[in-house]
Amino acid sequence: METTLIILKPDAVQRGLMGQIIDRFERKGLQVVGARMMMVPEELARTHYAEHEGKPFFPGLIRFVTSSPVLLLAIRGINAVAVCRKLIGATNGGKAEPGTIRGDFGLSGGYNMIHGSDSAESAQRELALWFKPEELLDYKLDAEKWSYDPSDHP
Ligand code: D4T
Repeated sequence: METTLIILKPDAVQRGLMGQIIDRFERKGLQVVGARMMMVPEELARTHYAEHEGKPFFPGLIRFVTSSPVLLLAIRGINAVAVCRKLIGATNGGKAEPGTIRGDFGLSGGYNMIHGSDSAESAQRELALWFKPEELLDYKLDAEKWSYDPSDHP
């Protein structure tokens, strides 16, 4: 089992897409193990996106993610990082495949609605950055036995 960090960015919250996006993860069979809304402090945004510091789009990205509330989600499942990235689609909504979240709901590269960790290592780093350990809940999802064949489990 893997847990990944998802952030519904200000455009997703303002456009009223939170429910439809969470639905995509739930109906896939993934488990929501953490959720919290917040205004993102600038320092936290800069730390999260540190790899992009110095790029031309960095100042606009920080302005955007700190402009209005976001919804943080921790999503768990087998290969959750890769499964979520696939559900999310390519960075630019105008180029993302139909059927993906960005492909179905957006047109923009900057205002791309959602962040998902891009590797297991990033997920661990980002979950620790955004959530307190006690906010990530360990609970049994009863429907899970119908989402996975027992032989799927590592
Ligand atoms: P995130 O990190 O938000 O899940 O998006 P991606 O993993 O799909 O894309 P990314 O890290 O390359 O970019 C991070 C963030 O910066 C915005 N961005 C990116 C932008 O405004 N202009 C650009 O040219 C790029 C490459 C969008 C997502």
